[in-house]
Parts: sequence; C-alpha cells; structure tokens
Amino acid sequence: MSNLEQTLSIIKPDAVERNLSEEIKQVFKNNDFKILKEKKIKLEKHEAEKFYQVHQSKPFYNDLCTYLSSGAIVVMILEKENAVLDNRKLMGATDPLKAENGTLRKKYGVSIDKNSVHGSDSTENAKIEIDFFFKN
Ligand code: IDP
Ligand code: MG
Repeated sequence: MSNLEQTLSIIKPDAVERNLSEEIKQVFKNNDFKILKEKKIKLEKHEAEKFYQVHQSKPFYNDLCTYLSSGAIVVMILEKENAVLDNRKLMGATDPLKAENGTLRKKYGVSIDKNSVHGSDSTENAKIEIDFFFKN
C-alpha cells in the first residue's frame, strides 16, 4: 500500500559551513527523496528555542539552541514513501560515533552536537516542523 509522506530535514550549521549542502541534497535525491521546498536561513536564538522546545528540560538544551542559531541552515521538505522513517534511517544514530556505515551522520557528523542533519521523528512532528518553517 502506498504511504507517501513528507518530513522536515535540516542541514545544520556544521555541514553548511563546510559547504556540504549540495552533496547532502544529492544523497537525498539518490535515495528517492523529492525536495519539495527548500530555503537557506539563519535562525535567531529564540526561534531555535521554540523549534527545540521539546528538549527544554535537557541539560544540553541551551548549547543546542545556541548551536542551531550559530550559522546558516538549509531547511527542506522531503517527500517519498515512508519519508519520516526512511530519512531517520538515512541520517543514522544521533551520535555519529554510533551511526551505521553509509548514513549521513556517520559520513559527515563531527560530534553528537554537530551531527550535520536534523529529521522529524514522527509524522505528527513532521507536520508541526514543516509548518514551523514553511507556513506563511
Ligand atoms: P535526533 O536529532 O537524532 O532526533 P534528539 O534526541 O532529538 O536527536 O536531540 C536533538 C539534538 O540534540 C541532536 O541532534 C543533537 O544535536 C543534540 N543532542 C542530543 N543528545 C545530546 C547530548 O547528549 N549532548 C549534546 N547534544 C545532544
Ligand atoms: Mg529529534
């Protein structure tokens, strides 16, 4: 049965700053993701805090929001069958040291905080995150 989904992907500052955006977008395309919309932006700290509010009780929350707002990011709506789960698989584990071979975080991630990409973790959060960046 067909299950066409959309998910939100972010190329994080560490990857944008190393000029990896085009290469990472090509990996998505090679894995059958369609990039429906994309934009390169820089968040204010308070916007990063809103985006990551689910993590506000975590010890790394402040550093995480400082980091996400530290430089340009590329945000994209990706579409394919089972996009949410397939993007999480393509990204690999949160910690690049634990990410499987062939995943984006294994290949490009520098550390658990500078792990190069974000992807929605559920279809519900995908809708919320897509609206966060792309609702007019
Ligand atoms: P995810 O990005 O794989 O969904 P989450 O648990 O949602 O991982 O955490 C959001 C982001 O917070 C991660 O991508 C990572 O950059 C950062 N993060 C998660 N756990 C830690 C930690 O233990 N130390 C520092 N940063 C962390
Ligand atoms: Mg997450």
